[in-house]
Amino acid sequence: MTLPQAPEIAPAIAEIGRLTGSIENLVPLTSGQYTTGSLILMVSYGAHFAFILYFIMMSFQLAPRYRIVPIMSALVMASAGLSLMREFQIWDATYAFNGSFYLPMAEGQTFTNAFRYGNWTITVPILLTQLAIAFALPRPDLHKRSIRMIIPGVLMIWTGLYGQFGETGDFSRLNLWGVISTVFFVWLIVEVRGVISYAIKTSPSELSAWPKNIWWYFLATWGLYPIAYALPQLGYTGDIVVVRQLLFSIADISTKLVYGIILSRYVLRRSALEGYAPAAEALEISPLGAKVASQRGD
Ligand code: RET
Repeated sequence: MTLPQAPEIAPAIAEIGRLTGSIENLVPLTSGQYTTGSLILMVSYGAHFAFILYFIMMSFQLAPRYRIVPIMSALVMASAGLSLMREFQIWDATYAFNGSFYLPMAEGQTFTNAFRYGNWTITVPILLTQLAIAFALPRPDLHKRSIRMIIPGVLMIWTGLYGQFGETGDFSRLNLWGVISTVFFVWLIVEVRGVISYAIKTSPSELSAWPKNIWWYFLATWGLYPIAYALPQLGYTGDIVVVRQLLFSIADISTKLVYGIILSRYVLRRSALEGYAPAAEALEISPLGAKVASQRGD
C-alpha cells in the first residue's frame, strides 16, 4: 500500500510559513511522516540521555589524565539531549491532525532547526578539545591547538545558522552563507588534521591505527551536516523534512555518542599501555589473563 501524498498547503499559509525560514512550516505531513519524525527525535534525545551514565562510569577505569575525556562526553550528552528534547517538543506542538494530514503551524507554533546550531556552539568546542586531550597533547600545545580548532568551528556554525534561515527563500542566502561556512569547515579540517598527525606520531605503536581511523570517521560523520543543510533544495516535501531529521540524528549520534565511545576506548587502551592497572584489568577478558593479573597483584 502506498501512502497518500500530502496536498499542497494553502497559498496564504505557505506565505506565512516562508517568513519562518524553515521548510517544516510549509508542508503538510502524512501521518507516517509525522510519526517517523517524532520517533527519530525521540530516539535521538533518549540515546543521548541514556549515555550520560555510561560515560561517567567509564571515567573510573581511566588514568587520571584521561578521565576528563568521557566526562566531556557526558556533558555533551546532557546538553544535546536537552536540545533534542526541545526539538521534539516543538515538532509535537507545530503539527495538528486535521483528519487526513498533519498540518504545520497549529495554534501559531512554528518549527525550526536553528536551536540545533545554538547547541553545536556548546558541543563542538567540547568535542574538539576532547580530541586534543585524548591524544595527550602537552599542555601549552593543548590550549593553542584547541583554540585553533574552536575558532573556525564556531565561525562555521554561526555563518551556517545565519544562512539556514534562507532555506525558504530563493536559496541565494542559503548557498552564499553555506559556501562561507564551508570555508571555515575546510579551515577546521586542516586544524584537526594537525592534531591527528601529532597523534599518529606519538600514539603507542599498538594504537597507531586509531588516529588514522578517527580521522576518516571524523570526515565522514561531520560531513553529514552540510548535506542536511543543503537538502531543502531538493524540494519542499514531507519526505525531505523527515529525511533531514534522520540525517541530523545519524550525524548527532555519530559525532557525539559513538565518537565519545571511540575516544573512551582509545584512552582506556592508552591508560593500560601507560601502566595504569585498573585500565588493564578492565580490558582483560580471558580467565588466564585475569589469573596473571591477580598474581601480579594489580
Ligand atoms: C553547516 C552550514 C553549511 C556548511 C557547513 C556546515 C557544517 C556543519 C557541521 C556541524 C557539525 C556539528 C557537530 C555537532 C555536534 O554536536 C553549518 C551545516 C560545512 C560540520 C559535530
